[in-house]
Amino acid sequence: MMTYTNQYTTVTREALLAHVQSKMSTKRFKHVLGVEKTAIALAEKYGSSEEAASIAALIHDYAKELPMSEMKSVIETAGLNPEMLNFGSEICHGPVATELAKKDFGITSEDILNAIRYHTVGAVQMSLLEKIIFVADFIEPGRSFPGVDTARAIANQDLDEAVLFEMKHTLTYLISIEARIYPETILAYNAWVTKGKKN
Ligand code: DGI
Ligand code: FE
Ligand code: FE
Repeated sequence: MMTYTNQYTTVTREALLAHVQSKMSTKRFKHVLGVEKTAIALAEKYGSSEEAASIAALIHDYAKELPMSEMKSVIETAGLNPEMLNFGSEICHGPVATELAKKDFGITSEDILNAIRYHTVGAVQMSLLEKIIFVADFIEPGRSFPGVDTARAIANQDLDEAVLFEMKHTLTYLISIEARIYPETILAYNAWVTKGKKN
């Protein structure tokens, strides 16, 4: 287990773990630890900060179980796009966790904050850390949907291809269940399906 250098957060890793665990079910906490492990491995493989990957992974779903009323208040206070409220907790929990990461853990690294913010939808332009958290969330060891082994194999070869695979997979799934697509999801997909590796 890693000891933080305090470069990115005002809290110790131990305190961060305790805070995160207190906000979610045992099952989700296990998922978070799986994302952390995967994100650290991807950071090592692709040459990104393992400490930043650990911190972003541990915080990425910090707001997932917050009541919508509390999410709404965070979104309003921070002046985030209120449109996301029409898409429920799935779309709100990343941006809300970003605000809580600043407030509760003193995170100022824009890269870590963006990795948390965009972990569900992705973005048109993504940094290495953003890609790592986006993909780690999808392929962590606890995930078991059809296609996850393909996603793991791709992530081991080419991180950009893994991002595109995940965007295609998620969009296909959302359409199959007739879910409404958040506009940013379509913008991200359009950019990645045409530019792919150029991101
Ligand atoms: O929080 P996790 O479950 O670990 O994973 P996540 O943050 O990637 O959330 C995934 C969920 O978000 C998944 O059920 C699909 C959903 N989602 C992603 N993009 C959209 C979306 N849901 C809707 N309605 N519209 C979207 O554009
Ligand atoms: Fe999430
Ligand atoms: Fe997650």
